[in-house]
Amino acid sequence: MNFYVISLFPEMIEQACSCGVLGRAIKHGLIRVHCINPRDFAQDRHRTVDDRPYGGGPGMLMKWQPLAAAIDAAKQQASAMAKVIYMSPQGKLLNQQSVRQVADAAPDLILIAGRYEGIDERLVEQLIDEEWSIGDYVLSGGELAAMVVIDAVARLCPGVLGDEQSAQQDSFMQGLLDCPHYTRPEEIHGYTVPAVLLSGDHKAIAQWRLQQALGRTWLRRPELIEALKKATGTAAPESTAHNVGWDDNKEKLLTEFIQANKNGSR
Ligand code: 4HQ
Repeated sequence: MNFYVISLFPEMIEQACSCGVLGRAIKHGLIRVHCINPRDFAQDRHRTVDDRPYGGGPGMLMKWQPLAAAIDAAKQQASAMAKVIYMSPQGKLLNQQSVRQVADAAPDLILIAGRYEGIDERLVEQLIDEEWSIGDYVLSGGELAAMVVIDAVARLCPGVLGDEQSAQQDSFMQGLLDCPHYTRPEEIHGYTVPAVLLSGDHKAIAQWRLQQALGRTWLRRPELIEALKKATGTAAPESTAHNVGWDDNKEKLLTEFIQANKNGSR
């Protein structure tokens, strides 16, 4: 899968792509990330990439010509089915489900990382397929948002994660928050590790982890539990068909958790 990032700060993308899981995936040729800088397409002496908004007011916009030329260049290089995505707070909120959808379809992605106050609306209408947001807050540029998309999608691409850290075990792949984790030492300032994790009983451990995940999701993100109950019986994508939705075991584990927490926190 190819990612093309349109950005005035390609160093941000290149740096972030050189580390960890992503760096390894690129080194092994499992994904490719290409940066295209609108400044390289500017035509004046000063290589101008910003312009003033009609109607006045503070702030600048991305200059139309260099940005449009950069998007055209990306479209030339990418596959004909490539999707052009503009990162902006006005876009559709990204979640693990939409990340999974693009990772499964695996089209080339052309990600527009804007700067300043944004881009001309006619560009959105004429050149952009979808507008995506990574959350309800304002960034100073779209680069970090584009990186969030690349990171989240890439780790679902075949071969990027080893069996050890398989994405299937990720909390959100089951529509739940993660369970608590513990490592050495067995006691920290008087606080011990839950006994079941030391028991060696793998079935009991899996049930405890699922119960913790359900309980924490119920406490912190009750709307995710409701979504999971609704998802039961609906056709899920092949890769996620198991474990998603609601069943008697989950109902029993959550009821047990709620009982045990009656006099505790909520
Ligand atoms: N910006 N999710 C403004 C974001 C953003 C977000 C990117 C700031 C675009 C022009 N992008 N620029 N939130 O805040 O994606």
